[in-house]
Amino acid sequence: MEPETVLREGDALLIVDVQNDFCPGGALPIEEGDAVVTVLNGWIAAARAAGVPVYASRDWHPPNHPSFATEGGPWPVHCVQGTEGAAFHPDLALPADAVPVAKGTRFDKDQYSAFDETGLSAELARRGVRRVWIGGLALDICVKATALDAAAAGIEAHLIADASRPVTAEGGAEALREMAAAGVILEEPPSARG
Ligand code: VGL
Ligand code: ZN
Repeated sequence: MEPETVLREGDALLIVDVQNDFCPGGALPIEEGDAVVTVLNGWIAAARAAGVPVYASRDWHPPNHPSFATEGGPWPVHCVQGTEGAAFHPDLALPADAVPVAKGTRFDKDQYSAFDETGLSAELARRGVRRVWIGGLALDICVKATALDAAAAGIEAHLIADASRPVTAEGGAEALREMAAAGVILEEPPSARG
């Protein structure tokens, strides 16, 4: 699928957590995490041309967030609000009217999904969005949780496979299976087709 030919009214592009800390050199680096930027920039350009809204979630943790290893959580300290690590990747060409979606802001628990207590499903419904095109980081954590929640909310969810990378390869493969089982549509790049 080519972004220019698929995006239409009633769609939204949902970019998940393309932040410095999830890219090589960051606090929670994902292998080739920065490789999603070029692919997503193509989708952003197509979204702008089609008048399709762009949402960009960001992991936006308070200091001492419970997900941090320093607090007994599973992850190294990452994406602390206002730090360089929490900034969007500098090459991600977000339009000025892209809508940021903050997640992971709660003091008491983590929020992997961009839909988890953010009100995003109400926002999308209000804007008449029926299909979302999802890419970003990490495939097996926040992208998966976001895509599953989109599908559960009755939104037609498309995963842009080449615009995502997993924390672990096994986790990524399992995430693809879980998403497919939940009705998420996996979009492979043209080069991946036979
Ligand atoms: C994420 C681990 C911890 C993600 C966020 O965005 O996938 N992963 N926090
Ligand atoms: Zn996090």
